[in-house]
Amino acid sequence: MREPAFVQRFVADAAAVRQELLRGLASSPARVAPKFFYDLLGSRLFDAITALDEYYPTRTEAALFAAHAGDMARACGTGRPLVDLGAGNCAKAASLFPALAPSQYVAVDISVDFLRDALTALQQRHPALPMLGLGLDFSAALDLPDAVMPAPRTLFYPGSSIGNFTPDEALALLRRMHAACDGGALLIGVDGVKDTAVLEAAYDDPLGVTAAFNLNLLRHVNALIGSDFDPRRWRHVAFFDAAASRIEMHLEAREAQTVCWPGGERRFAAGERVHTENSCKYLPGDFEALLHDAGFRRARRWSDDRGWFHVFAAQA
Ligand code: AVJ
Repeated sequence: MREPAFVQRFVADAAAVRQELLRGLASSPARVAPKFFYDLLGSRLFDAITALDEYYPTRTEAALFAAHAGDMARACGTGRPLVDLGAGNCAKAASLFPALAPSQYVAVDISVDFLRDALTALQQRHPALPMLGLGLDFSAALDLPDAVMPAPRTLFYPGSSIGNFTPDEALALLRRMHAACDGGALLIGVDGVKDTAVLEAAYDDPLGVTAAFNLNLLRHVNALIGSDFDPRRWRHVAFFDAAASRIEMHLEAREAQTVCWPGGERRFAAGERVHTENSCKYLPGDFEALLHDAGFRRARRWSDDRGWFHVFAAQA
């Protein structure tokens, strides 16, 4: 049985991770970046979110991939290395293998253990396709190993994960993606602005799966810095900020408390929040302008009938 090659870099830099978390916990308001949702359980909870009736992005995007795979492949080019950023369970990329006919598949994710399982299973289903797993925090650096991944490359960033970055941060990341494409193309999913009630239901579902996903971040932080956050003393908060055009997720202290870790502590008042996620929503024209500013050309767009979700392909 063929095993995918696996390279783990940067995610293991425990000192830098610790420093980043402590800085966020010391700031006012406190913040923890959304990449810290994704330990093994967090990645599983995210998969559960994608099965919720209220969480429309994954299935809306999947329908766009299914309906327009051929056009998307013509826009991106075929037979190139496919680099999947935040690959997770790798299902979205795999659905495009027949159309994109990649020369190799490179799956990048910060959630290393989840990625290893997903990629190993996928390799069994595609024994002839060379696969590489990269355990990597690409929000910090996106330097792709040249030797194993000849340019031009197709970069794949589905699911509207770009929404986790503010438009300024997104522009900086898109510029680095432009460089990493090295003459290839970008295929990217972007969630659209829509009715507030639809957006808020997608991020605060009645089963509490999104609440569990948000609260799980506290367990992950405890594991990373040895803190004693008690998830029972926090509540999930999600709302749409129309002015900033984003969903914000926070964890709100149910009561006053002091959280301790080796070498430090922080007092939280009742009702005080830790900001855990932005999920920016775009008008299609605004995102196309961002792609253009990042150096991409000839952007094409596919959207569902309701205009809820957009997939763009653009040349580097
Ligand atoms: C993986 C960043 C695209 O913003 O919709 C889902 C994460 N957060 N429910 C999103 C998420 C709460 C998701 N992304």
